[in-house]
Amino acid sequence: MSLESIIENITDTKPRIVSVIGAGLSKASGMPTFRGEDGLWKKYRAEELATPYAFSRDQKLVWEWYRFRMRMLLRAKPNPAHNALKKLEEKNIAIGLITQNVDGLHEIEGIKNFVEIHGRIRYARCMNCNYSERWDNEESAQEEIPLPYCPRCIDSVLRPDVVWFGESLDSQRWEKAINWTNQASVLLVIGTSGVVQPVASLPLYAKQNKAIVVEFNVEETPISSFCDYSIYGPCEKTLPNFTSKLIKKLE
Ligand code: BV8
Repeated sequence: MSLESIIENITDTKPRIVSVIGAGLSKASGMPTFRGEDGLWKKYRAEELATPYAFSRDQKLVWEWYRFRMRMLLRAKPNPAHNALKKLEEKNIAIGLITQNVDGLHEIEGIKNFVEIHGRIRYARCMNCNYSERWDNEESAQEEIPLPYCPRCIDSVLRPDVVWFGESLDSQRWEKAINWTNQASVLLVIGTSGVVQPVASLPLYAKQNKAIVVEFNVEETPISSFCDYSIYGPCEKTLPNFTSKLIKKLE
């Protein structure tokens, strides 16, 4: 189906768009995805390191991985896909962005209505008290430096302020994601492999609410089977093309 016909079909009324994004949206910014060929770090997969067990067993190794990612992130900039999402928000067509990405590039691009459902890598927090601090700077991201300790609890090592596998999502963030999904007339699912729960169930919830689900990916995913439309190609190209045509149609 042509892009024009997809846009024709989703704009019979003014769409209320919600986007669910994953690591594929930040790929063009230079950030590796989790499950693609670049998802490996040394001999580890993300699922082996992004867990409370891995942190309890080897805090140094886990921090080494996060610092490796931060050094890349400090060189990364938002890409045209982030800008396309910002335009939808500016035109009041998008009501919310649900991001699985922890990189904060959407906020740097100027997007306001978002929920970081898996947390935010740029902050570290204490597991004893509610202390947290930003650490997205060259000094804190160096490869070989001592572990960061809480300045209040002294003997408590800070951890990245992200949701690890096996950890529950923050209930307020999850509730916001569910509310937006229930309000959406169109759900865009962009750059995600659709394997990590419970976020991977949001497109199903949207479908159950009679929303139109449009997937942007470079390949089929487990979500593709119940999407109304799948737009294949790099989202840093396909999404700006889609949003500019959509905005023009609605003007
Ligand atoms: C939970 C933060 C309740 C950390 C992340 C057994 C025991 C315990 C739990 C489970 C279990 N079995 C299942 C679970 C649930 C588990 C889960 O889903 N596991 C999966 C692996 C099966 N989920 C959880 O644990 C969640 N919590 O369920 O709580 C609970 C509590 C206790 C016990 C049980 C249940 C918490 C999950 C959060 C994990 N944290 N990140 C960090 O970043 O360091 S998840 C991590 O994966 C990232 O956030 C990432 O965003 C997310 C999803 O991955 P994607 O974004 O989709 O990235 P991926 O690489 O997979 O795919 C990229 C896609 O982009 C691909 O499709 C590719 O084709 C495409 N692409 C590439 N380039 C482009 C592109 N598309 C377009 N354009 C391009 N240019």
